[in-house]
Amino acid sequence: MLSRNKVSRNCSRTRITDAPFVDPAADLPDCISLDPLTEDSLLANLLSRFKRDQIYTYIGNILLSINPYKPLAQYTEQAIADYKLRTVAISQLPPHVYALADHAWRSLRDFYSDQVIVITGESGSGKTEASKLILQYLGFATGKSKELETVRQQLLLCNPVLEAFGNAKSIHNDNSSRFGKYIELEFDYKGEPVGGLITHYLLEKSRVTAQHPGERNFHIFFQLLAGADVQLLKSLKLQRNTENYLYLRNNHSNPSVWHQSDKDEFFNTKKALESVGFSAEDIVNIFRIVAAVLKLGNLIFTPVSNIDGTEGCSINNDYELEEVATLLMIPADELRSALLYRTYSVSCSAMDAHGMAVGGGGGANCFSRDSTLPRDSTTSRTFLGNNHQSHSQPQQILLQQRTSLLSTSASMVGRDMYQMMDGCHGSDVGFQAALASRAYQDAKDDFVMTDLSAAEATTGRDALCKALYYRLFTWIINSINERIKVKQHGKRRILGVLDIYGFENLPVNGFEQLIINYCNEKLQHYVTEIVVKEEQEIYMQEGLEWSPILFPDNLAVCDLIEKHNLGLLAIMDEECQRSTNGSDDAFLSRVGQVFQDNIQIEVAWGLLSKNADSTAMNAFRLKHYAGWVTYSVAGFLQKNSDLLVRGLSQSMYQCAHPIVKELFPEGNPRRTTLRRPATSGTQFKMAIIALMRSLRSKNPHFVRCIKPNAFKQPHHFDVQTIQQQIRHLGLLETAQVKKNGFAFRQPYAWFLQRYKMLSTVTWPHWGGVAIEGAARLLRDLPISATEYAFGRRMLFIKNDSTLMQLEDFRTIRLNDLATLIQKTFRGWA
Ligand code: AD9
Ligand code: MG
Repeated sequence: MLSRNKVSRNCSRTRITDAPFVDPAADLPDCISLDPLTEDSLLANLLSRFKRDQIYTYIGNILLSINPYKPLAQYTEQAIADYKLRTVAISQLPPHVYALADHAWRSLRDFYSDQVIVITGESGSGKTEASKLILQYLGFATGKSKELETVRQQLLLCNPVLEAFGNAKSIHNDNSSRFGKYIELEFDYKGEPVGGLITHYLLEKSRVTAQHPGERNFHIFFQLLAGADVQLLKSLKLQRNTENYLYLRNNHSNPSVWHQSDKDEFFNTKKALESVGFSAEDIVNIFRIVAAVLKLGNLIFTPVSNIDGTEGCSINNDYELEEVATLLMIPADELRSALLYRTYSVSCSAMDAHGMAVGGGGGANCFSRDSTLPRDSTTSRTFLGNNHQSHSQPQQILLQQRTSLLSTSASMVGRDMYQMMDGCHGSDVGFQAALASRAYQDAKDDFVMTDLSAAEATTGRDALCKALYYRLFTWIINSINERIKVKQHGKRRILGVLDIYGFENLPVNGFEQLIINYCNEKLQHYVTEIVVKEEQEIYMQEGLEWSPILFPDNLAVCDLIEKHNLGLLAIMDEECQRSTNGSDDAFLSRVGQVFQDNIQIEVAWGLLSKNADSTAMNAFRLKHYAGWVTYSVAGFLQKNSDLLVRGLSQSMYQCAHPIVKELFPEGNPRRTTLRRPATSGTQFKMAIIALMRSLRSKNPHFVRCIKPNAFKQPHHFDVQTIQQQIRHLGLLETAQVKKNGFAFRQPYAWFLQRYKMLSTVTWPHWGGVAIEGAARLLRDLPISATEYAFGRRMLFIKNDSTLMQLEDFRTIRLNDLATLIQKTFRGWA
């Protein structure tokens, strides 16, 4: 029983806040055994276990995991062996993530069907740690041949690499995953791992150039500066001190709070890169890009007034640019020109013949479609050049060739200009799409060049850094995939492990949080559909006695975000496509109009943010399954469009750096495709829909992670924090369904076929109706009749332990039969 008074007290070393326990309930490994089963008894059970460092608890076949925020002694090789060898019944071993991994793997091997482990929970609840433990278990628990050892090593070691490049310190988690990760391990018919595939979902690349207060850039930047030896640092033209780099100097936070040693981590990352199979040359080339991003971020653009009154800019610290050019292996003039000027192909007018709209916009309109630039930019000077001429002397070209082409460019509206810009989207899907999509005119075409203002050049520089970093990340994952892909032929089965970024609600939330939270909504929907809704529907369809358990459905919010034509993502796309007037505020207005009667979304103009700066922001509030979140719309359209101007991608394509050249194929001036790539939001939606399809095609296992407090502290069980998560995840309802429901169901024929050897009545063949055969078979086994139920088409088994018992009986019987056959053959011989 829980008392309702609010006090705080210590129980052994565990600090309990926000709801005291008069009498913590019994310490049960499976919550469905609780009687009564209530929110209070569930909480009390979790607490008594947490105090003993028993962070894992079952709800039927679902595993709850509470982040202990301290190293535990339960992840040893001996523990793995205990769960693998099972010298005692699994039910006698404490709940563990190894047990869940083992169950998934055995299901794959024994039933030869694809499995997936879905790990959910809010940011910092322990998903990534759980995914690593699962991979560790699967690595150790399976065969030990030399080939397998290589596959295993590569699968295990890709994780430190992914974390170095894809994780960062956030306010919720010092090692927060800033991308979604779905690893598919492939197994042969014996259940041995033969390879794998990593799919990643939208890296939060905006972090490369700016971070929220109290947060850090991606780990690799800090690791490189702290861990590289003097020689490497020198060759990368870097200095040890992070304060020297603008992108690492988050004025609102103290980067030294990171508790792990960046220096040691660098050593681990480098070793992991080597072990996964990257050559020494690859590794240096990777670090050259990381260094180039840091140094590009330091470029300072100073405004310059041109003689005709327009604004241009120059680079203040040209030595940095020279060094970046050396790192990327490109002539410094080429890079400078790409950063300071913009080029447009004049032959765009030819596109009119292909049906592109042409209207009376001015030059300024042309620029407003460039999402990498501030919308209020006024056109600076325009001049004519030719691709055969070097870009290295733009000023000279300007003076010689500034012509009436101003009017040519002014006759084109933004949509046409869009066709001339080179855009490439952030996600891997977009990257592929962009390869086949962006418009480039023939190398012989003429072009127009214009000066960029200092603000425009800075925005372009940031866009380049984000693209460089994101594409490097994608390249690394693709390279790892190439190394871990299955090399042998034959039938295979998949065990997927999904570790996505957790739900976030920051003081100021933006486009990235909407994407992250949308993904969490979809997962929440998937889990509740399977665990609560479909389960109950099947009981009713099968004619079992069942009192329905209600559960809040979040389908409406999923729809609100993703609905075709009318969802938030579609409205955002519509605004991005508008040649003029497409702006974050116009997007917000449209949201207000479309959803004016929807109680799950509110539009707020000039809302004051809660953080210290108290900046005014235009925002919308969305009611998620985990509560209301306010999203500031500033930057939404730019992040959704995610375009990179042609000059920059072209200059990257011209780099002699072997990786960079590969990263910007659309910079090839001979590419001629005209298709426009999908926006970031739409690509993400398509990727998530494909993910959901993939999850639905597999047998699911769930880990629900819980964060014990908001302070990342061990021994601190904050009841309110945990209670909220229990409610958001619907754990009480899940437990009620599991308590009254069944852990396993299969058609009678399937059941009979699998276990017929356990009874002389059904072995070797049952000639009658399947349901009767199953009933006779069960009667012959030492299994209580309360453990199963007969539906119209299926047999239902109450507890997982009963199923495991059946499997054990089967294994023993098959071994006996094999021995008997051997003896018979020997007798004949
Ligand atoms: V996010 O959505 O990526 O921001 P996660 O992945 O849910 O988040 P993560 O696994 O990174 O959280 O856990 C956060 C931190 O908690 C880890 O860095 C560990 O310091 C700590 N943690 C989590 N699980 C365990 C555990 N089983 N044992 C010990 C743990 N420490
Ligand atoms: Mg994580």
